[in-house]
Order: sequence, then C-alpha cells, then structure tokens
Amino acid sequence: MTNFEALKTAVIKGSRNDVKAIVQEAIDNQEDVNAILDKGMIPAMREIGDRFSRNEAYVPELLVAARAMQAGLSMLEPLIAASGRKSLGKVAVGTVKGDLHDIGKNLVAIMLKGAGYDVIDLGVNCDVAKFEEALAQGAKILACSSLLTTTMPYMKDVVEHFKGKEVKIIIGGAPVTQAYADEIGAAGYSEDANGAVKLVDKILKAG
Ligand code: B1M
Repeated sequence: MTNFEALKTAVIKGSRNDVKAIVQEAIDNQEDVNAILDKGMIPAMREIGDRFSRNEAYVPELLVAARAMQAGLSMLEPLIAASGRKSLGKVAVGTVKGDLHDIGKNLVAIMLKGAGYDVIDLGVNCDVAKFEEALAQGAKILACSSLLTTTMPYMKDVVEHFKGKEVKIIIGGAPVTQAYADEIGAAGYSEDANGAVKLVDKILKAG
C-alpha cells in the first residue's frame, strides 16, 4: 500500500531521493499510476503553491519541489507510454511565451504519448514561430499551456495567428477556463491531462 501522504510530503520538501524511493516502491507494488499522480504528486504541487500565495514558501522552494516532482514523473513516463496504441496522429504541446512552468505541460505530453499519439514537445516560452515549426512537422493539434494570468493572453495571439490554417488550437493550465477558450475562439479546453487526451480524441475523430 503506497503511503501517498509521505509522497506528498517528499515532493513538497523537494526530497528527490525520497520521491524516487516511494515512487519505485509504488511501481514495484503495481500501484495505479493515476493514483500516484492524483493522490500524491499533484496535490503536493497545489499545496506548495498555496504556501507560496501565503508567503510561507518562496521561489527556491517551488523549484526544488518542481525538480522532485519531475524526478517522479520521469519514472512514471515509461509505464504510461507502455499502454500506448499505434500512432493516432501528431500533437504538439508547448508552454506559451513568457511562461516557464512545464510540469503540467509535461504531464499532458506523457498522457498523450500513453494514449498513442506522436507528441512534439516544444518546451516552454513558445512563441508563434515555435508553434509554426510543429505545424511544419505535421502536427494537427497544438496544445498550449499557461500557468500565469500574465501569459494567458498570448494564447489569443496563437489562436489569431493560426486562424484559417489546417490546425486546431487547444488550451489549458491552472488559470485557464472553458469561458476563456470560448472567448478567444480556441478549439477546446481541458482542465487536466486526462481531459486533454479525451479532447484530442474528440477533435481528431470529428475530423
Ligand atoms: Co510559479 N506560479 N511562478 N513557479 N508556480 C504559480 C503558477 C502560481 C499560481 C503560484 C501562486 O502564486 N500560488 C503563481 C501564478 C499567479 C498568477 O498568475 N495568478 C506563480 C508565479 C507568480 C510564479 C512567478 C512569477 C514567481 C516569481 O518569480 N516571483 C514565476 C514565473 C516564471 C515564469 O514562468 N516566467 C514562477 C516560477 C515558478 C518556478 C520556476 C519556481 C516553478 C516552475 C517549475 C517548472 O514548471 N519546471 C513554479 C511552480 C512549481 C509553481 C506552482 C507551485 C506549481 C505548478 C505546477 O507544476 N503544478 C504553481 C501553483 C499552482 O499551480 N497551484 C505556481 C502541478 C501541475 C501538474 O499542474 O501545471 O496546473 P498544472 O497542470 C495541470 C492542469 O493545469 C492541466 O493539466 C495538468 C495536469 O493535470 N494543464 C493542461 C496544464 N497545461 C495544459 C495544457 C492543456 C490541457 C491541460 O492543453 C490542452
């Protein structure tokens, strides 16, 4: 039985070795990957964010927590990918210009790969030229991530830039909402990484 509280604490404290040990134990015990994410790792990032809002944690603490989270994610990635089917199409993911948050974007990429999509990971701080590169490589969908209210408006620039082109723009990230997606004319919004997979399935099925 995985100790999710211990995992959460290890991520919050940025104890990378403890995170790796607990995740390894969970993998050895064939724990459900979604439970590891949803009961341990993701709530930890929420908690450290809340502490940051209350001035009880600062950027260095966010950084070490993010590194610990990433270490655990890297261990889970092969398990999620192993469940993949044949390639269903090409999707690009990127965090928009001005924004360096990549954990949520990485999770979306991992889940899409696990569902059988070819994923082009454009990284962080992506401007429209970067998204254009993915289009040139055959991406049918561009999934944009934003974690800051100050970078969210750049999603509108991306949507405007690709208007009339053979590609759909979908968006997500903590401050993003369905209402915002509707307002800027994005093809879709999802609240989390699993939702992003369902959204991509739906869009590509609809042709
Ligand atoms: Co920053 N940060 N940060 N940060 N950081 C937030 C976002 C913040 C909410 C913290 C807070 O104040 N409570 C706040 C934003 C406030 C706002 O805009 N209103 C904030 C701030 C202010 C900042 C800085 C400005 C701080 C500073 O320097 N003074 C700075 C900005 C740097 C920049 O980007 N230019 C900054 C820096 C950082 C670190 C570098 C230290 C680090 C990021 C490290 C990294 O990513 N490699 C960091 C972190 C870790 C956070 C918090 C604590 C955690 C983010 C995270 O990884 N969550 C965050 C607080 C929070 O979110 N509660 C915070 C876990 C992740 C799994 O969730 O990314 O939401 P999330 O992704 C989810 C969904 O949103 C969705 O699926 C994912 C999985 O379910 N999703 C998509 C995401 N993208 C999607 C795309 C899709 C679909 C779904 O496409 C279709």
